[in-house]
Amino acid sequence: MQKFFKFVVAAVIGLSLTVLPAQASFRDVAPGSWYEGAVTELAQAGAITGYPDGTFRPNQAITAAEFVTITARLAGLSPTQGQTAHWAAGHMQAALEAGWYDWDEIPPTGERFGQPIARQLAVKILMNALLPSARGDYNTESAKIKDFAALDGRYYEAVLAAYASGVVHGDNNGNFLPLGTLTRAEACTLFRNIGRIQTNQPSTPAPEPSQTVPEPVRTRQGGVSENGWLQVVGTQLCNEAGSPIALRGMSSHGIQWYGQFTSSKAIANTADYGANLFRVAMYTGEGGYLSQPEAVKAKVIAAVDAAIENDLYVIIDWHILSDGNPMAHVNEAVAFFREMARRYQDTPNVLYEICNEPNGNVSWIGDVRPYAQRAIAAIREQSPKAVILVGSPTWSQDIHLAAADPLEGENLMYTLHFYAGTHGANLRQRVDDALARGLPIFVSEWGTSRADGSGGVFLEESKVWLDFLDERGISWCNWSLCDKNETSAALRPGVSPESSWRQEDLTESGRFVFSRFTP
Ligand code: IDC
Repeated sequence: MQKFFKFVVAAVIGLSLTVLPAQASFRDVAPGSWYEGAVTELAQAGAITGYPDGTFRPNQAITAAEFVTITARLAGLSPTQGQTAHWAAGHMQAALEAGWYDWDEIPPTGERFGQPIARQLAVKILMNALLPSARGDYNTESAKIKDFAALDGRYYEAVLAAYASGVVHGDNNGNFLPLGTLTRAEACTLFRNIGRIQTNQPSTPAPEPSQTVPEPVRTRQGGVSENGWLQVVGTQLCNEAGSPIALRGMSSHGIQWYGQFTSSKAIANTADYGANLFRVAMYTGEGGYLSQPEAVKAKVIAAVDAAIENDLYVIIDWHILSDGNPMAHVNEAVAFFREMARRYQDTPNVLYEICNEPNGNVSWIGDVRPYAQRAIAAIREQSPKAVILVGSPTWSQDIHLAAADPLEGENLMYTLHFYAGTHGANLRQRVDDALARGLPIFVSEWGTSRADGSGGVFLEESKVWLDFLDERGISWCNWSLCDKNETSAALRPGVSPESSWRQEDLTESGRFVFSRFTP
């Protein structure tokens, strides 16, 4: 019997790997999304079919009937005579008779067939059906599961075996969430994991991940589907329910140069390490938006859409740099933000950063503040509540000037930018002073390097900064997600945006930063 299972799974999943099409066939499974590969493999194997309208609905909770049916197809278990007319009744009956689960867990009378299946039960079914001989050592495996106490005793064996064999990994916080639901996309990754274990057997266990940087986690947490619209309460960024939230993630480099690292796969890779924020740095000068508006705007939209697909919050950054005074191109900025805010008015993912770093001969009162009033008005016509981030003179370090004379309006935050090799305690003091005056602060750009993007890396100094931000619940975005040969870049030269990134693909800076996405 055991051999038979192995044969079927190896054949079904193994073969499917070799005939993978370039794209998934469901219109809501975006090419490059973190689950595309798994969904495509399962579809090719004939184990999933999706909905009649051509969708797969990856974010929907998988039901008991769906989960058992897919497992049965993979195991080659034929339906028997069901007890009801439900579409899945035959497979449910066969699975029950095979002992994959007990009567009380999913009664054959069908009342729970259409309900979301709990994760602990799903894992039990999966392991019983497809990897029945796997075992996990109680002490070793239970220590990996932070919320082990929440697990019902009858699921210990299956869950420990699933952890030991690498079928299941915890979420970013090390939790298994035994009573939580599984999305359809997550379920596909479980099926794929187990299929790979089947096809690879006998295999040597994967090397232990390093202590400092987690390998990517596939269970996303802290994203938009969980937190909804953001709001600013006092100085604190909060989610829709009013709970404090700190967003953490990566900024792109200039998209006119390194746009390939804003693809859905690149963003998915970043999210897999725990980020819930992405920043699209649209340079205005330096060959950016002002010199080729349509082409650059199209890149922005593609990048924002890729972040949305991956459930991330995303900042649209009007990246002024050599054009130090935002007033120089205020009309272009107003038109751009009006268009973006109209496009994304119903999308809780998007934040607007209206001027990256004012610099040079520019003042808060005379330039940045009046500029901000115009840009904010344009956004607010379309999007009444999206969070708007406002810079300040001296490369967004003069938050004390903003604190002395803040703007009117809701859901506004003020950016503070720092580079750990250049800026230290003085600037941190400015943050505390500004907070004390009621100014909400958002670190939309910081680097582990010197302010020129090179030198270092300054990891000790960076750690002091991030601990400081964590203590204050301040959100941050790191510069930058690219493979440029400079120390602030997170990726080693030559790393492909379309590959799945492992620790060795990250630079020293990238390894440090990626390890800090989740607290
Ligand atoms: C730097 C890039 C570098 C590029 C330079 C000029 O790292 O490769 O040649 O811009 O375009 C900022 C800016 C950000 C800078 C970064 C590091 O927002 O554009 O990127 N930095 O110098 N402010 C402070 C530092």
